[in-house]
Amino acid sequence: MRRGRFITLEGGEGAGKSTQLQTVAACLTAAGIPFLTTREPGGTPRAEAIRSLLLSPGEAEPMASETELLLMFAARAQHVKQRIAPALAAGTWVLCDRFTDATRAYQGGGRGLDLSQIEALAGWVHGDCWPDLTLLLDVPAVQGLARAEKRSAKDRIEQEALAFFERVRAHYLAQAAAEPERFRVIDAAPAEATVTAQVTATVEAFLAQEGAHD
Ligand code: T5A
Repeated sequence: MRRGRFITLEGGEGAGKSTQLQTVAACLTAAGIPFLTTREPGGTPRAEAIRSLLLSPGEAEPMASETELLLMFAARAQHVKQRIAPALAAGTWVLCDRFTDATRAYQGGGRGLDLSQIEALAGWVHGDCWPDLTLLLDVPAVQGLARAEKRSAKDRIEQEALAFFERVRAHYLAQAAAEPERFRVIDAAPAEATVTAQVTATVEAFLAQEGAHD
C-alpha cells in the first residue's frame, strides 16, 4: 500500500488556515482520496489537553519560552505517534493545521530560541515524518491579527506585540524560500474567494503531480 501524503497549512494568526483547510478537504474529497483533518497543537485528547495549557491566557505565572517549546513538541510526539504516522502508513492522507514549521517560525523566529535545538527536537520527535506539501498562507501580521481579533478573544500567544508576529511572518517566508519544493506561498490578503481559488489551483496541481487522480 502506498503511504498517504502529509499536507500542512501554515501562516500567522488569522491568515485563514482553518477556512482554507476546508478548501483542501473539498479537493481531496472530489478526487476520492481518503484523508483525515487535524491540527496542532492538539489532534488527540492528550495533545488537546497540552494545547489548553499552552494557549490559556491570564495565568499569573508567565510561561518560559523553553517550556512553550517543549510543550509544543510533547503535544506533537503524542499526535504523530497516535494519529499522523498510523494514518499515513495506512494510506490515509493527513491534512494538518500547523506542524513543526510553526515551531520554527514562532519559537525560533518569534521567541528567538536556538534553531538547532528545534531541529534536534524535530528529529527526535518525528524523524523523517515531514509534510509532502505545505501551503503558507501569507498575510501582513496586522491584517491577520485584525481578522483573528474580530473572531474571538485573544489566547496567550495572540497577546504578543505586533513585532513578534512580524518576526514570525519573516521566518515563515524565509523557510518557504529555503524549501521551494515543499512550500507553496499563497497570498492570503485578498478576499476569501480569491484565496480559495489560489488554494484550489495549488492543490489540484499537487494532485496531478502525485498522480492522485489515477
Ligand atoms: N503555535 C502553534 C506555536 O507557537 N508553535 C507551534 O509549534 C504551533 C503548532 C495556536 C497558536 O499556537 C501557536 C500559533 C498560534 O498562536 P492556531 O490554533 O492555529 O494555533 O491559532 P491561530 O493561528 O490563531 O488560528 P486562527 O484560527 O486565528 O487563524 P486561521 O485558522 O489562520 O484563520 P481562520 O481561518 O480561523 O480565519 C480567521 C478569521 O478571518 C476570516 C475567517 O472567517 C475568520 O473569521 N477570514 C477572512 N477574512 C477576510 N478575508 C479572508 N481571505 C479570510 N479568510 C478567513
